[in-house]
Amino acid sequence: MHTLPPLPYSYDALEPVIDAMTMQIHHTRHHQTYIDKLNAGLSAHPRYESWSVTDLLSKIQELPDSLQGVVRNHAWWHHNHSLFWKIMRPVQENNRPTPWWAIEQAIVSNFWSFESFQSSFSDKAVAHFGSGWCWLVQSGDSLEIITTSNQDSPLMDGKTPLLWLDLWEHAYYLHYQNKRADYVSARWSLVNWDAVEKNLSIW
Ligand code: MN3
Repeated sequence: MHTLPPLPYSYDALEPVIDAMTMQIHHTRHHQTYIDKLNAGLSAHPRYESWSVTDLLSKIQELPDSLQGVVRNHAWWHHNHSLFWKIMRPVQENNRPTPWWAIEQAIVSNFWSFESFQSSFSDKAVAHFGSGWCWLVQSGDSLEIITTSNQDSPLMDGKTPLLWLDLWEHAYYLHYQNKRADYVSARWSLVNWDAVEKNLSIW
């Protein structure tokens, strides 16, 4: 049985950037629903019920055809969100509103400056059509900014996610309505650069 991971902060901790009701619905309803659907799919295949999310995703070709679709949608959705919560932290606890050390060096060497990286990321996030995600990823020796649709992850293409942003309307609509650009811009103050730097050190 897969279970909903607790948030590393309270539902109102990201206010005023992300309001408590948005966080609560996003976590307890949206995230929970995809875990429930993953568990329901796995219950028809008891042999795979004990597999971790990482195993399910990395060994998806070994799964029965009828389970692959469930894993492709719901396990990726679960995985993206579990890590998404961890790369944010409350504004008032954010003693690193901009990166430094390894992650800053990597960003500057790939995008000229932190500011140009930030504006490229924001532009791509705003321009992405429909639901999906905007990502800073490591690919080979370089960093890239990409977007994906729905639940797709750069890991599917062998790219390592470092920092990402949920572009589904459920992530911002209560507070920002149609103003995605305002949400994208405000979210910079929540980035947990310590967590992003840990993602960098994976490779
Ligand atoms: Mn979401």
